[in-house]
Amino acid sequence: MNTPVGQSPVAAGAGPAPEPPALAALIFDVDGTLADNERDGHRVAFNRAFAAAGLDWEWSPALYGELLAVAGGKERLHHYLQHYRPAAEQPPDPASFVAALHATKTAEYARLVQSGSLPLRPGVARLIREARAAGLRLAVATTTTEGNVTGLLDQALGPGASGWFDVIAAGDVVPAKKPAPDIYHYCLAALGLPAAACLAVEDSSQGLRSALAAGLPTLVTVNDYTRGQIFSGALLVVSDLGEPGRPMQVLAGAMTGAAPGWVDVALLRRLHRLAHWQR
Ligand code: XBP
Ligand code: MG
Repeated sequence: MNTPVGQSPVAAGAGPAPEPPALAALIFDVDGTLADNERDGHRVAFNRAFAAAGLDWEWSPALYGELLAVAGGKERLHHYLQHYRPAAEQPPDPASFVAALHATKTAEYARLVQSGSLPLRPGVARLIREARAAGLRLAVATTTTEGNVTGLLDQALGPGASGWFDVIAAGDVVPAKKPAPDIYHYCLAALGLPAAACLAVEDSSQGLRSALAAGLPTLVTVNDYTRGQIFSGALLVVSDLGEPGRPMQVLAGAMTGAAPGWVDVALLRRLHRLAHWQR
């Protein structure tokens, strides 16, 4: 039975369907979703940290794309040490070595954010402002370090904008990083909302699996590092959030017929209702 997007199956004669909970909150991933910041942001910061430490390590865009399979900068450094560096280069205390390197990297990343060289992706600022105006709560669920999030939001949306987000669930506040659902469970608990009242926005298969495992309907906006990944279970997969006059491309998912040119609150509400009936 093909129910048009946002229509109740009742209208299509499928029998009574419980009313879906109203959409109450949007939960945004950060890296790759709010900003396309992995290749020219985090990767550059890692390389500057290696140089500052006197290491001849250089993560090319291609190598970094492989390393992104490991969520978390510290975890990614441990993985690189173990799988890409010879035994002779292994530090006596890997945890301290990685912690120090990652602290330098985070400082370098903050400088990149403050330089304004990592803008928000198309449609992100517009959707965040629309969602606020519509009374939706905003939250973040990310693997990255919390300071990276507040810095990006305050730089891109204006001083204090990170305060628009009721919850910023980031990095090491949970034991297991994406694709584990921990960070989304933590975010939902802090919001005091059920997954059914929320919608997640992600960029990667790893992030989608984390959100779905926490029961969240999820929209995916791809980027160059994630375009070829598998997004089974996503409500919709789009090129970006689009802007009036700069339409997004719908790459997969629930839209049939004429898709709007950009993701707005009305579309998210329709997708959220559809997700409820598809459960
Ligand atoms: C993506 C990540 C992060 C960043 C690096 O996070 O995996 O680890 O690549 O940031 P998101 P840190 O969940 O927002 O996509 O070095 O601070 O971990
Ligand atoms: Mg991401």
